[in-house]
Amino acid sequence: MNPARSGRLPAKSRPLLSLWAPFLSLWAGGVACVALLVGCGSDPGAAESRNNSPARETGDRDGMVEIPGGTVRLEGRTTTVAPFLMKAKEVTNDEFAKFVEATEYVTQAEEIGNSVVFHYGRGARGEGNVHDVVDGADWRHPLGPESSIEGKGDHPVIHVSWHDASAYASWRGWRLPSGPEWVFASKGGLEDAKYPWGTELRPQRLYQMNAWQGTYPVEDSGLDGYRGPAPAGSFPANGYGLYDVAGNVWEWTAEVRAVGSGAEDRVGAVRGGSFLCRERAIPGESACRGYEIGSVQWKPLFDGNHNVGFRCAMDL
Ligand SMILES: [Ca+2]
Repeated sequence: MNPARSGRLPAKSRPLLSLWAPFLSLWAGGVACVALLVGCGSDPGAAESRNNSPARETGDRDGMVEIPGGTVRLEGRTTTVAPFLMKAKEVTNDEFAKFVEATEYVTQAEEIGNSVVFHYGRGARGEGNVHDVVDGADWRHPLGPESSIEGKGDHPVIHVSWHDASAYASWRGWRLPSGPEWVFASKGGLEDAKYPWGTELRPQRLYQMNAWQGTYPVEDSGLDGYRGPAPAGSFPANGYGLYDVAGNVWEWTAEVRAVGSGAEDRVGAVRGGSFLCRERAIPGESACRGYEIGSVQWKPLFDGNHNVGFRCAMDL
């Protein structure tokens, strides 16, 4: 796994971020965007460490739960997962703030000067892209420079890149979970479940995750209680005590894949879906089903946006 990285983004990647932003609506729609990303630059090799605090050799167990280990079927392969520890909830704004305070870490979105934001209401008004690059959007300003995270300390941190997530994990003496670990843990001990809680999307009509209700992208009715991110742990935990492994925010994992011949052409896997995933498909349109067990999307490593966060893991 990549150690702590700074928020440095190769200059040539900046226009590309803007160029592929319009395609993010496809991504939110559940369409694999990896083909669109070939050539998008991420340059972990060029990044420098800004983290002046050395990573801890062994992390603490704060907020971790024990995952027993076993086998998981993932992308056509059966993998054995050893017992490990996983954070019960996503890393929150308050937790990330402690990291930034201790290390003066600058996220990639802050260094770039912008990030991708979902525009509520644009879809209803027919104003084009509902996902767009917004100057001044970052983890402290999730909707742009006029917004803040005041009162949202228990919300998952967002607008963090794979490198930002990895840097936080390293600082805590933790790591990002592998793909098999994440998927195995998300099942919560259920063998053939479609969701972390079972086979029914909404058992006894109770909402089990923070997703989108209503016509996407026109109106999110927020019937589950939230439009946008919810505080981490707002919905019931799965059988292993993990919250929000479906919905709320996509989560970075340690999985990295080359999508081109250059050292910069790498994407990372996010799992679990987000508050923008629709519970029901619109006729003629695919629904985002990122909250289903085993779903995955791939994103450039430098790109954190408004519906992507992370949680951490640790060896037992
Ligand atoms: Ca919701």
